[in-house]
Amino acid sequence: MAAQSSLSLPSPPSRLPLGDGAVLLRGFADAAALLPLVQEVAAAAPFRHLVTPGGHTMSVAMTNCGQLGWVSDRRGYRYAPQDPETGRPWPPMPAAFRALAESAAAAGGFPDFAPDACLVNRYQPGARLTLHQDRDEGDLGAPIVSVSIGLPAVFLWGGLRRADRPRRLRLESGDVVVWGGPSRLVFHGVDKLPDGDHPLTAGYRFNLTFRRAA
Ligand code: MD3
Ligand code: FE
Repeated sequence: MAAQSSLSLPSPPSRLPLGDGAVLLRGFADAAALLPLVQEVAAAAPFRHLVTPGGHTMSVAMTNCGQLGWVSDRRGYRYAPQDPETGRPWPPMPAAFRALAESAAAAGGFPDFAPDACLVNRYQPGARLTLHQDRDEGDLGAPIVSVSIGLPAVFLWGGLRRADRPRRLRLESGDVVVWGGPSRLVFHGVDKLPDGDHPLTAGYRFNLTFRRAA
């Protein structure tokens, strides 16, 4: 019998129902194939630390691709067709991104999902996302599809009220989560990213979220 550590072994794809309208597709995405596309997007629309309406600079760096991109500044949160940093449209959503988002959504029970926005988050150690709802999208009937790349993170998954105690879920490279139906408006966040060294992304975690923003 070969000795085998249970730590960090890649697991075969699996489907884990999380709640009403929410499913975790472990290992659904080919993270190594996606990373160069993330770098291409970032070459056209560089990662930046947005400022919240309250004046705090976010620890997570962000960029977007697709017809619309999520932005924040002192005036508020919104989706915009142009990158405010460059004045140009956001880079197009790579075909492989769209295909992945649509097939994951279909696997989660949303066969008609047609994302028009992809927010790309970049975490470095210490970066976190405090509990929030995503409600700036025009179509709250559409799900959000999230894809994790690189260092693992602890995802905080709360309820429909901010005060609901969140569950903790470790998201690893290649994991995809589909959040729709009654789970679409749950409060959620990401714990402070611990230090780490990932074979694909070294000291970073990336997360793609596909949305129907219009
Ligand atoms: C559940 N991103 O960008 S992805 C975000 O890992 C965001 O970067 C996190 O929350 C990240 O807004 C979490 C999982 C996720 C994304 C959106 C959701 C879960 C969600 C919207 C509604 C419910
Ligand atoms: Fe969110």
